[in-house]
Parts: sequence; structure tokens; C-alpha cells
Amino acid sequence: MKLDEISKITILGLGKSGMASARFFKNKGVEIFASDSGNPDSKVLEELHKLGIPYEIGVHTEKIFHSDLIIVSPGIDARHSVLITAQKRKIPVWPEIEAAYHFCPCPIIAITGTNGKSTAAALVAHLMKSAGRDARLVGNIGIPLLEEIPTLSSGSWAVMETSSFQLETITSFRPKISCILNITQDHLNRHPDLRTYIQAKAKIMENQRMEDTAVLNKDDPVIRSLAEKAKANILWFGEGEIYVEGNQIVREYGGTKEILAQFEKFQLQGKHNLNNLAAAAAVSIAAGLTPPIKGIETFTGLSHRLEFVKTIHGVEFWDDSKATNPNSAASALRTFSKPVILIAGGSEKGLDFSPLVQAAAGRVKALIALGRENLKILQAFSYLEKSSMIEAREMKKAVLEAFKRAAPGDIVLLSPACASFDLFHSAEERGDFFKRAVQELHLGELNEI
Ligand code: UMA
Ligand code: ADP
Repeated sequence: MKLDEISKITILGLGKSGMASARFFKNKGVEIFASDSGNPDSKVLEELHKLGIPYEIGVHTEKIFHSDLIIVSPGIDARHSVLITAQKRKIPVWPEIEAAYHFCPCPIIAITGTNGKSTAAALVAHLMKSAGRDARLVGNIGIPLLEEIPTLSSGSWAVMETSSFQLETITSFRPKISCILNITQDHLNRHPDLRTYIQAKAKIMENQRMEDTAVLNKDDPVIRSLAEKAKANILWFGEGEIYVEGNQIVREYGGTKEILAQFEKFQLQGKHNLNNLAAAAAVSIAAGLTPPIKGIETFTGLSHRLEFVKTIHGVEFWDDSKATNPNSAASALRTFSKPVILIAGGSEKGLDFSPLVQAAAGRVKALIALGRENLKILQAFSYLEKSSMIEAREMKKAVLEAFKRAAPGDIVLLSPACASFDLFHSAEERGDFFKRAVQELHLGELNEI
């Protein structure tokens, strides 16, 4: 559809991306109607009043179809009945990233994968800024690209963390550089099966052309099979391609080795973060940075991703609240060679816990199951003795129970392998509660519950 043909837009879902879309298009003089079947914050409704945007809440009615275009929140399932109806009535449905793509004056780097998206995207933005580029971190990390558009120029770079929920409804979104970090099971409470989830991820490359680049993980068998259909130029990272060796990032080709960067110390822990570093280096090279890549030592990582919190009486506490599926928690566990008391559990996404249990073998000495429903995770860890499996339904108890079972030299790791929505508003809130409970423990304020 031609942009100048759009005179009325329905915004479906009034979260961050919905409100960014409402503001952006209202400012362009487009007539807007907003609809949210939930109960948005009073601030959202106040803003809609101020902008003069009519809305409905608590329900999606027939009114949503009286427009040229529907912009849909990533929080709404692409298989929702209203979207099927829109399709039947030939009303285009765009995610916010599709809308942003049409107005973006600069190249887009879109990074997806099951795990490591935020870290790799933040690292790419950091490396590019370190090389003097105007790089903006946007997307699923919490900043809709549409919000940044007014301040971008043709020389900027939009570095976008991109989720399967954002990708599944794109039609022409075309990043200059795409990157797929890894693909394992996730979000099977929303995508009907693993195949559909993989297809959504693969859409990141769908509209790319020969002059674009797809940065892909050579070590991931799912990604290797997706590469067969790629139209973009492929730049591999992983073993034998672009990878981290000691304190260097190396690129191998034609039997030669090129050093892309040398660094004193990388502040992030774990092999998975070396993969993220290799991917970020490959993306930076695709974006035209010339070796040596600078800024590796000064990247401090993001909160709640394998973040060291404190040592109390020789016990280290680590916050990995953003590990929301079994494979991410497994990679966090593999970082430690010392005994771990694992705090895990939460709202379940239909995922198989066995990758976590495999990584836990020989490492995890006790499990604190932190969720409203703990049966599945307790069953998965049934190899542990009963006394080493404790249920907690709030964070302070979880931290206290973990500490009781820890000896000096042990690790207490919050790496839940599940979403947070049963007990918390978000994974960030879960991590903040953990840090606060650890602080209270340190101050002697955390008493028996
Ligand atoms: N809603 C409806 N109808 C429905 C279902 C939901 O109207 O049938 C409404 C809800 O009531 C809510 C809104 O739609 O008001 C959706 O809000 P949201 O929080 O889901 O969406 P946004 O605030 O726009 O946030 C989205 C991403 N959310 C999701 O993908 C679920 C944010 O990622 C992202 O940061 C933001 O856009 C900016 O791009 C969050 C996330 O959990 C953090 N992402 C998943 C993940 O990281 O695992 C993919
Ligand atoms: P995402 O944005 O994809 O959720 P994050 O960078 O926020 O990824 O990291 C979330 C969690 O995933 C981290 O806390 C860590 O446990 C794990 N993780 C990070 N990078 C990787 C990776 N490359 N492979 C596997 N697990 C990872």
C-alpha cells in the first residue's frame, strides 16, 4: 500500500509500540482510532485525550475495521480472530517495525535469535558508537523505532532488537543487515509449534536482497538450514568463521586468519557471551567498521543478564532474571564451575526443561522453585533429593532458602528458564526484587518467613 493513501489508521494494543505509532501518525495528520482489549494505564488514556484520539478499551469492536491500515502490537497474537477478519476484508495489518521501516531515513540492523538479542544489539550499538557512528539501540529492548525516527538522519544506524512477535506480521520490512544468533524452543504458548516460531524468525531475511547482509551463526543447525533460502550476502560467525579465540576476535577465510580485534578483558561472563561478541563483531564489519574493532573492554553488559550482585559470607549472588527459557538458563549455568543453588520457575511457555536439566547435572545442588505452579520444574529436577527442592512463592523466601543451603564458595543463581508474569510484572521487576532481597540479606534484614 502507498503511504500517501493512508488517511485513517487503527492502533490495536496501547502498549509502548502502539502509543509510539499513535503519536507518530497523529503528528503526520493521519486520523487515528485506538483499541485495547485490556485495561491500559490512566496515563495512556490521558495522552489519547490530549492527542484528540478516540478510543475503545476492554474490547475490540467492529470500529477497528473502519480504517486503511491496522497497526498491531507485538503483544497481540497474529492468529487473533480480529486479525483474521482484517485479512479477509483486505485491510493491511502492520507491526510497528513495518511502519517504522517505511519512514526510517537510515539503514536498519535487525538482530534476532532465541537468546542474546538484547545483549548483542546493545553491544553492536556500543561498538559502532565507539567507532564514532550515530548508532541507536531500538526495538524489542523497549524503544520503538518510530519514536527515534524524527531524530535520525541518513548517516545514522538503527540497531534493532527484533522479536518473533514483531517479525511474524511484517510484509516488506527489509534490514540492511540481519542477524540470527541462535534458534531453540521458546514462546510455544503463543506460536502453535516450533516450525511457526522458526518461520517467524526467518522472516528477518525474507525481503533482503543481494546487496544486503545476513549475519548467521554457523554452529546452529537450524540457522544453517535457513541460510539455504537467503537472498542476502551471508557473513557467518562461529567456529572456523568469525569467532573469539583467547583475547582476540579472529576471522578465517581462504586458509588465512585476520585479527578483527584484540582486547584486554571482556567484562561479560560465559561462553554464550563470547558468541554474542563474535556476532556483534561480524555485524560491525558488515556495517563497514574497519579492524581493529574498538570498545570491547568498555561494554558493561545489561542488567539482569548474568549480572553479579554481591558476595555474602563467601556466597556469590548472580541475577540472570532475563533467562526466560530453558536454553538461556542452561547457558548461564554452564558459566559456573562451582556448586550452584538455582532459583528457577515461573510462568510456563510449553517448553521442554531437559536442556536445563542437562546443564544442571553435576552443578546444581539445590533448586528453589519460584512460581505459582511449580510441578513441572520440580518433576524435571526429580533427580535431586527431596530436601534439595524447595518451593517459594515470593522472592524473599527464595533468597533466604537459597542462602540457607549455600556454603562459602557456592553460587546462588536466579536464572528462571520461565517468563515472570505469574508473580511479577516483568523479568526486570523479578530481577529487581532479587537484588533487593540480597541487599536485605546482606544488611541482616531478611528474617525467617
Ligand atoms: N492487547 C489487546 N488485545 C489483545 C492482546 C493485548 O489490545 O488481544 C493489548 C494489551 O492490553 C496491551 C497491549 O495490547 O495494552 C500490548 O502491550 P505489550 O506490552 O504487549 O506491547 P508493547 O508495550 O508495545 O511492547 C512491545 C513488546 N511486547 C511484546 O512483545 C509482548 C515489548 O517487548 C517491546 O519492548 C516493546 O513492544 C517495544 O518494541 C517485551 C517482551 O516481552 C519486553 N518481548 C518478548 C520477549 O522479549 O521475550 C518478545
Ligand atoms: P534476549 O534479548 O534474546 O532475551 P538477552 O541478551 O536479554 O537475550 O539475554 C537473556 C538471557 O539469555 C541471559 O540472561 C542469558 O542467560 C542468556 N543468553 C544470552 N546470550 C545467549 C546466547 N548467545 N546463547 C544462549 N543464551 C544466551
